[in-house]
Amino acid sequence: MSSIVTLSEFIMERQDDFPFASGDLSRLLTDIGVASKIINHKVNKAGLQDILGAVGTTNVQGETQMKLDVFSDHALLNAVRWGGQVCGAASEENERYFAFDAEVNRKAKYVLLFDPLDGSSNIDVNVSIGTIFSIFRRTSSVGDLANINDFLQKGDEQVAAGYVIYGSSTMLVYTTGHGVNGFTLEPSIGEFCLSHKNMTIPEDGKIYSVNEGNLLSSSKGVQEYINWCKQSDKKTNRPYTARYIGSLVADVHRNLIKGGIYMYPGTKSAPNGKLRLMYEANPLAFIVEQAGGMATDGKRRVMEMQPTDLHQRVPLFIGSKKMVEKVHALIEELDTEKA
Ligand code: AHM
Ligand code: MG
Repeated sequence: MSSIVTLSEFIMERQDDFPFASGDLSRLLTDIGVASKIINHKVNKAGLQDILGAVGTTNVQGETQMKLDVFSDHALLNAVRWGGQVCGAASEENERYFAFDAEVNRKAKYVLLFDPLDGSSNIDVNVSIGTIFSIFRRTSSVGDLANINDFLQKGDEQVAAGYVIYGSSTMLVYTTGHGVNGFTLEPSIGEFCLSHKNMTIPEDGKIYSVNEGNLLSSSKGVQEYINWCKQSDKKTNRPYTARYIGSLVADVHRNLIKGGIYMYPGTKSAPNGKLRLMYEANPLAFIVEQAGGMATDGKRRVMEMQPTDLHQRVPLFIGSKKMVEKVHALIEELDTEKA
């Protein structure tokens, strides 16, 4: 029987990837793993307890917050704040970032950005949801309070990123820029165990994931790509298969394993689409690029973008390299106002 490698053991082993590592990043990743187990516990009981439904407040984007969103936000904030490895944190659920003023936090090297519960509109119908996180090294001086510039860094500056999918099993997938590894939660021992070593995304695929309800208000290039996916052609394995869960983590996770493309393009009424650069696009882009895929806004790499706002949105085309390249070619050819 092969021996089990737990998330904490793996994180400690991989610390050697970083010369002169002090162990802070390892502890931070471990804290996030613990928080995600707490969230998982609550998500699994969602149907049994009176925790479903809206809490009655709206978040900064004007969307209704679910009780589990708020719970997950607090679970992650508490885990990393008291763990003492971050000087600040920002999440999709809070308008402003938090700068933690305890001495241990002021001395910390990292900031964390996260979407505590992505796809939360799916909770009531028992569909997979997820947590997404992104870690940067602070740019302000150690000892100071965190400031906005610590957060507004390009995705290329990420030190680590990951997601947790609360699906038929719960998985945590993360990268520190040395490949992508996935861990499945073994409920009987309460540990994430290494199950998907060195994950790579197929160079090409036949799954496309997009909200086709927005088709008519998408650009010509995007419309043409979707039509192309549906046409028959033996040589290129078409027609492709349409799969859209409407839960970003679940859609990207499936495509990462099977090969495919997820798209949330801009539309006439929302030229930057729906997804957030800092909490959704950057961390998933880091993972997918590390796995050998691509993540762009239809033109440029997501991780090259200089953010100007914590909550800014960005069109997203992410997945197998050849599929992203194909949609790019059509956008380039057909869209006068390039996406
Ligand atoms: P959320 O962060 O408010 O949950 O929104 C993000 C979600 C993604 O998980 C999903 O891919 C997308 O919104 C679905 O949007 P739509 O319903 O417009 O297709
Ligand atoms: Mg989200």
